[in-house]
Amino acid sequence: MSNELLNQITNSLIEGDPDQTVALTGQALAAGLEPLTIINQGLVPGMDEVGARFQVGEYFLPHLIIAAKGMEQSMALLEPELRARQQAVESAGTVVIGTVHGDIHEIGKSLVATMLSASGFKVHDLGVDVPTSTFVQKVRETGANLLGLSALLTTTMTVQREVIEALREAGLRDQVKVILGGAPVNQEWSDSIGADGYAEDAVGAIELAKRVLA
Ligand code: B1M
Repeated sequence: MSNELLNQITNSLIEGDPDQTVALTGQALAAGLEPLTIINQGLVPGMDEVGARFQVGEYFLPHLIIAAKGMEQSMALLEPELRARQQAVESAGTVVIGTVHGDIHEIGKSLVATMLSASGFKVHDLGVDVPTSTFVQKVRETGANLLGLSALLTTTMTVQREVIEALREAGLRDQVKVILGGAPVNQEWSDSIGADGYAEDAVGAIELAKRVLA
């Protein structure tokens, strides 16, 4: 029953029916499925398949936009549930997070921001297409001890390196740990640009955040 619901969620994204995606997400919550299960086993496989079809030219930009709408609206249902389930830890740290300049992919970054917030971090989410100078300015202004940089495109992951260099030039690199994420990013890239770590998904990002600040 629960597997069937998760498959239906995946298929509704692939078929481009956002209203159905949201309705099924509501049903899955009502059936007692964990929000992270719904995300990781229902929504994300759907987005991955839409992305794969786009890559081979079977789907086009409107397909991506419609799927993103279904995922975003479902996330709006799931975020309060995610927060409610996490045990708040007092002052785990102050985080500035955003998707780098030139990149408007929002969903994964926002999921990481929600999970960090639910885990007791004070989160300043700067959104998407964030200029490098804005990251530097916000780190200075908030005294953040963690900076999260999301990049979903091979063409924008290089901006993560620019932000780290800009922090160094501003004399802020020692005050803030920098963590990275996004589909094209990996540990090797993180090491090569002098970041403090990389996480594959939102759960990994919370573990990483706690580890680098420990
Ligand atoms: Co775009 N897109 N897209 N897209 N899109 C990808 C990324 C792509 C892989 C699709 C494909 O071709 N297979 C491809 C990139 C190819 C590449 O560079 N190698 C691509 C492309 C090419 C493009 C455009 C260039 C298309 C065009 O215009 N011709 C364009 C770029 C626009 C721009 O940014 N300048 C574009 C646009 C869009 C939409 C706007 C239509 C839409 C985004 C809408 C939105 O976010 N509001 C969109 C979408 C939806 C996707 C796919 C299908 C799904 C992304 C997503 O939301 N996944 C994507 C294919 C894919 O990823 N399978 C694709 C679900 C989300 C939960 O996962 O974002 O990976 P994800 O986040 C994960 C992890 O990565 C990690 O944790 C998250 C949760 O588990 N993570 C972090 C993310 N950030 C982290 C930060 C951390 C730690 C972990 O610490 C700080």
